[in-house]
Amino acid sequence: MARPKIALIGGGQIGGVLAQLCALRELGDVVLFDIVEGLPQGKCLDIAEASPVDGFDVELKGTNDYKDIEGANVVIVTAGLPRKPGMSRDDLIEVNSKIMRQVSEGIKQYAPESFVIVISNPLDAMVTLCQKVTGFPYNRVIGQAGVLDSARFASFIAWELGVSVKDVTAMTLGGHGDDMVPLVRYASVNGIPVMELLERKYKDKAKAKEVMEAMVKRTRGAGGEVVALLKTGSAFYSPASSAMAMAESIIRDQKRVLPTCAFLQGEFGVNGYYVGVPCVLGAEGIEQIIEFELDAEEQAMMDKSVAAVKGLVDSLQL
Ligand code: A3D
Repeated sequence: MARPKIALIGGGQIGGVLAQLCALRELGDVVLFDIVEGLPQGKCLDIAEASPVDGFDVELKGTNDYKDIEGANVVIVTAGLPRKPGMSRDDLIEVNSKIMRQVSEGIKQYAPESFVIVISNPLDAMVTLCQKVTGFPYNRVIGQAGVLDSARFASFIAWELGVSVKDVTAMTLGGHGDDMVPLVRYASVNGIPVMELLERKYKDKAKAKEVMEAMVKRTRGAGGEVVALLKTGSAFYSPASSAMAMAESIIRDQKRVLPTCAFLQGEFGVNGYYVGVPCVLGAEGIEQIIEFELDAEEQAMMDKSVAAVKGLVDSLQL
């Protein structure tokens, strides 16, 4: 049986790490596309030459020709500019929407049966645009943001409590912007509410609340924290790992429940917009959108985040 084929559109920082992760995990053969000549070819050659050391049997091809993505099962899009210090993700909309239109045309023509995972920012708007241009069904065009935002939230909780990240469950909902919604009430360590553990640690409810609020704030600003340190671009290791979890769940039909930027049709009170919510990802792409009760405070935060997404998406004039 042929190996799955994964096309990576954008061979920059995230694209390069994605190619290496696909190879190390033997998820499938990789085609890395970029408009810069030599860049994807050089990265693929470099990764492939590590295969005897790491022991992976996949093919890697760098290209500047969309034809090479023909037959891809999964396409991951990172083409576009990243943020620089002082920029918001929304500042990228004009330049990245031009790139996203070109990329989506290429995917539509050469990989019409593929599942597409968009990472380019501003994420919620770029996924919307990709779906509109390709015309692919909603279950096949999704965005990565929530896996990363949730992983950041979980990391901060694990570090604060001195427990393994493996035992922390934490999730964010909403758009991939400063108004994202880290769900405090559902954050747990092996099912034990994080707030209860913080209250026991500090023996003071107010202090526990303050510590949690600081972690929520850090989660919302976590992308900017990395940008401020790197100065020349944005996070790339963790976004690549996050998209890999989504691609793997689809390719291996794992049916993982992952926060996914998905097109909502009434769920969580949202109609006709792409927003981050938990989804079952399997062989059919989005197989279920998992809905659950939000309390009044959570719903208000969700509404605020969705309003920000709407403002940006509506400015695209699709
Ligand atoms: P970078 O290293 O600049 O790579 C982007 C690549 O896109 C470059 O190699 C460009 O040559 C290439 N490119 C530009 N125009 C085109 C085109 N028309 N067709 C194909 N390729 C093109 O950036 P990066 O890899 O660090 O980030 C990529 C994108 O992901 C940016 O928009 C970031 O803002 C975004 N990002 C999203 C997250 C999320 O969690 C959603 C996290 C981090 C970064």
